[in-house]
Amino acid sequence: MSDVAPEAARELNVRSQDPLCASASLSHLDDELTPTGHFFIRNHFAIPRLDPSSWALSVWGEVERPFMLRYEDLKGLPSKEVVCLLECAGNSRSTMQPPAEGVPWDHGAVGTARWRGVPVAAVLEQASLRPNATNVLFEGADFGKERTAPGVLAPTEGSYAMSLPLEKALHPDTMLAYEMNGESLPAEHGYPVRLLVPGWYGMASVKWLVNIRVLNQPFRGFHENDYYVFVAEGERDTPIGQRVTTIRVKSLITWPGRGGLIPTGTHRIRGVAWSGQGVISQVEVSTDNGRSWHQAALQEPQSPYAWQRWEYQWEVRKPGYYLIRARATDDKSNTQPLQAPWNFRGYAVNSTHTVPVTVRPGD
Ligand SMILES: Nc1nc2c(c(=O)[nH]1)N[C@H]1C(S)=C(S)[C@@H](COP(=O)(O)O)O[C@H]1N2
Ligand SMILES: [Mo]
Repeated sequence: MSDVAPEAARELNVRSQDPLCASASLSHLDDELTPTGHFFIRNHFAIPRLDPSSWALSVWGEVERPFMLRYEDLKGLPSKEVVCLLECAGNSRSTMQPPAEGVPWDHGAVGTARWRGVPVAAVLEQASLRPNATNVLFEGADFGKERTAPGVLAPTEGSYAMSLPLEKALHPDTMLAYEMNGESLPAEHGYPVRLLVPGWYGMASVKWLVNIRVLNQPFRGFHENDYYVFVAEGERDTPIGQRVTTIRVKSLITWPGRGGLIPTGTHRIRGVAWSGQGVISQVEVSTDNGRSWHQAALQEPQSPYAWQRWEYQWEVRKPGYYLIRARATDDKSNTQPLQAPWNFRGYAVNSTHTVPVTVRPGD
């Protein structure tokens, strides 16, 4: 096992080398689909190198017919494609004040890809759930000692595992994905097979999947109950904190970039917007410190789980310093706050994205 940056990481900004965590530049998030080489990577441990010829997924627990699913068998099952965004729960963490604990992500720990796979429901149907099944645990092949605080390693090794309530596991779009953007998953994105949980933050989409265990009670695990939980100021996260699950409404400005220098004239301010709770109904842009907001033109969603591109024609006549802000609202009336609520680990930051630019006299 090695954690050397793979090919695809070359056009990413590496935030951590071991384990590899790397994010995209905002200017690379301008497309409907994020090319795999610009798709962020978030690993907790070293990348396991799995061989699909010996790989098998154990499906067991509260089922009538436990079985091992081989790679070729999985690929022989009816599959479907879903265009789906993944956002790391820690995305935009570096904008939180005071700074929160964790990988200091900028805004680039998000991407939208086309995934092909087999619904988890189809595989669980083969195994036949027992009536007492309530939760499903998904376990990756990667393991190690987790950092529980800066510089502090957990005393024992563990694998990366996350559970879903049965209803979410059986959702027809929750799938065992083996292709990303038309090709086999790259090693760093979970080769040969990963879970894809549309609408939830990335931590639920377990990579390098080797175990599916059906449970008759909620799972209690480190990543699920101690790590990916909201902890407010003064609160304790034990025994069990509130889990991070559904992606909050958010938009990012992909052009102009931070500190951009642009001439007076007309410019296409643009970006992407998404929500795990519905589709985006509007994006508003402000260029005057939030005094006035203007409707951006919004692209139709490619899928219920993808981001939507937006743009706003900005006519700027006066040279000077400007802050550009973008604010998205979804069809369930969730809107981005100016400042997302602070939490200890800096999760689910969806504060209104603000980009400073300088406008110089045009030619
Ligand atoms: N097995 C395993 N699965 C995992 C992780 C991991 O470290 N190990 N990281 C999770 C987190 S926190 C995120 S945000 C997504 C990132 O997926 P990506 O690296 O393909 O972008 O994978 C999730 N699945
Ligand atoms: Mo993440």
